[in-house]
Amino acid sequence: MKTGRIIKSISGVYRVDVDGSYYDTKPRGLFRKNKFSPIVGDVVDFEVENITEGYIHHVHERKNELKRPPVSNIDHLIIVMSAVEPDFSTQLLDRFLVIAHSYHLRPRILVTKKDLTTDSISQNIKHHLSIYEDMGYNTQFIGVDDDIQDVFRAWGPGLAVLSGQSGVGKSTLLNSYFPNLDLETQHISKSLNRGRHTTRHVELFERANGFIADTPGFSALDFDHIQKDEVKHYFLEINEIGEQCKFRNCNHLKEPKCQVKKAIEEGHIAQFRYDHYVQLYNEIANRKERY
Ligand SMILES: Nc1nc2c(ncn2[C@@H]2O[C@H](COP(=O)(O)OP(=O)(O)OP(=O)(O)O)[C@@H](O)[C@H]2O)c(=O)[nH]1
Ligand SMILES: [Mg+2]
Ligand SMILES: [Zn+2]
Repeated sequence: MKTGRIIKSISGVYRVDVDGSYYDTKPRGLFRKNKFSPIVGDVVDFEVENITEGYIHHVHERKNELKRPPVSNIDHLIIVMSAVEPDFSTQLLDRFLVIAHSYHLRPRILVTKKDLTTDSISQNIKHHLSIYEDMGYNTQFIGVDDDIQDVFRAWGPGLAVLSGQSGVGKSTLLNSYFPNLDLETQHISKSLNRGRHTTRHVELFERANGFIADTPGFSALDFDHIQKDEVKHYFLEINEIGEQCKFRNCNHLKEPKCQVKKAIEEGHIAQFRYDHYVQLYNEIANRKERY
């Protein structure tokens, strides 16, 4: 029996890495019966017939798990946004952050395509990133000229997962880190590729002291697993100041003596963050429950 980490899964075949050697494996029938599927990132025990034929017997307990795309045991979730093409959006960023926190992941923020920005766009992004830094997030703002080794090194060891909208440059980052990788990236012609997702599956690549995962970009975010009363906890500064509200269950909407409202008036919480919170709260409050 060997133990390794699943780095890729295609049509029911799981590729497992054991210290740089790869084995193609399948789960034993037992998993199918229990409706449990291994996912990329899982640490598994498997039996080897030969390198193209192995059987997964056991999946080690997951430290955490992202549902879309399915990846487990994440050490660093890197939320990738581009400065332009597609344009940087704090609304979208806040939504990604909510999803990350809902899975108990502590995300980092990485903004790409700095080389394509004008001074005013660049200033605007830096201004917003400093607000996120104040909330406690690590942020990076990079372009093609930056030293990619430094960018990756900042994350520390372990499994780093790149996640974000289609076209922000996730695969491009990997291609510049691994000169021989040659992952498919979006072509220049934007009109032809609108809404197209270039990367189609999750795959882990070995990097210095860990792994990095490329993932398919997504266009729609799924909040189905989040209840309206939870949302306030996933806006870190609102959560922190909200502990001082008069009512313990204050949702910071129309309740009296709300400290969050006060903090906005005094400039300690950014208005845009609160607006995004209320927007998401209302969306979830108004959604039709599916059974
Ligand atoms: N100028 C510039 N172009 C970039 C940068 N990063 C990415 N690009 C370009 O942006 C386009 C999209 O990059 P991809 O790496 O395919 O984006 P992706 O996030 O992997 O997209 P999906 O796989 O669809 O999720 C490509 O044409 C890249 O060359 C950057 O920092 N500067
Ligand atoms: Mg890609
Ligand atoms: Zn309140």
